[in-house]
Amino acid sequence: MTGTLAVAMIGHSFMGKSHSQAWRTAPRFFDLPLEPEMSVVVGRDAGRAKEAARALGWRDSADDWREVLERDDIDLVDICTPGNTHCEIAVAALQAGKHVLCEKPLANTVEEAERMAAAAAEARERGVVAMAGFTYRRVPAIALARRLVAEGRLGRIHHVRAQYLQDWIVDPEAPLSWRLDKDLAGSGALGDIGAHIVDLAQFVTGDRLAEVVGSLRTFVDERPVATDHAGLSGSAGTERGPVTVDDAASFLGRFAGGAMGVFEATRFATGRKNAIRLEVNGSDGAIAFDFEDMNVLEYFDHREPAGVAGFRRILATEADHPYVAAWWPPGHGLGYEHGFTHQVVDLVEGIAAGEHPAPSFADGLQVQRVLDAVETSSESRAWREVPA
Ligand code: 4PW
Repeated sequence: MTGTLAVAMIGHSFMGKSHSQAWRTAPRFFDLPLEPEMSVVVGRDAGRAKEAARALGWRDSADDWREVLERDDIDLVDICTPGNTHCEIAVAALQAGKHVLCEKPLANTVEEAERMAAAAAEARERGVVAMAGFTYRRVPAIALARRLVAEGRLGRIHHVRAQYLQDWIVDPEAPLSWRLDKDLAGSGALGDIGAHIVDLAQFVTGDRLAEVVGSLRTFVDERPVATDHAGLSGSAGTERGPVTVDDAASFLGRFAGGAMGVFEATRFATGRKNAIRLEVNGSDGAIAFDFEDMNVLEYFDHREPAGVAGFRRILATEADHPYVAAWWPPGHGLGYEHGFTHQVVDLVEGIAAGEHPAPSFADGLQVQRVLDAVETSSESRAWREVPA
């Protein structure tokens, strides 16, 4: 390694923990061109931020992100806060010359995402990198799916079927977490998990959604207010408050290249905890993936004789599969956290090489436009174009 990359991470809950794990682990398993330094973790509450620094391995803590952006010894800002803060922090960080990694969805509105993409484009002229955090792209089996499609093995793509299924709020007494508050989260299942399948579908196919029609639904309108910093778990009090986001979203999409898409994102899929399913059918073959069996990619080669053709399970744990060589021997498998580590690897390598690894803020903006089109189509009950 020839230099260091000093990181300030804003937010230290669920995403902050997974990002911390990634910053810690990436230089230990990958030969990185820059050594990440876990310099400071920032949280609104000084005491909790200090405790997070100790628990997650950050050298220092702070309770004001603006002060941290003024520090000359910080190279990169990693944004792990709720969506309502992304735009302000990211734009300020880019203007201060810091590289930025920002959790998904990029923002809560198209307008905010546009401002972020504009700030990123301007910062790019100065060699500053901005990347959106769609980590599931970096699961080896998904990256392999992308490779198979790019090699032309699926032929012309006809169908994309994508689902992101969770069930953590199916109980009507589950606490009113910030993820159920439109002011903080922008939208519900649509933005929080639907954003991932939009990104995955477009990433794997190399195509973009041009038109969508969707339907959003809130099954439980009111819940007990959370007594702590509830995320996917937490405690409920006696006071009740309104749910202001969708619990579930389904939509159809037409891709620019002609493929048809069917999408479903829900937190009410009883029994499904973090099932991200993607199936792509082309004229020459198909791939299928399920995050609940995340080391496997199913591949069907339609050019094989019918008598022996069938979906084969590729265990994406071989050294020549994306990212795998740095880890364990074949068959020893990776988990949820590895996508975050691979994200850090690609980001650090990009920064060192003066490149701008995808997904860019422009990619994040495009996903935001899809989400917005789904939401407005649900209101108007009509197809919506997604601006290119
Ligand atoms: O990856 C997922 C997120 O994008 C996580 O499993 C939870 O759902 C937390 O936020 C979303």
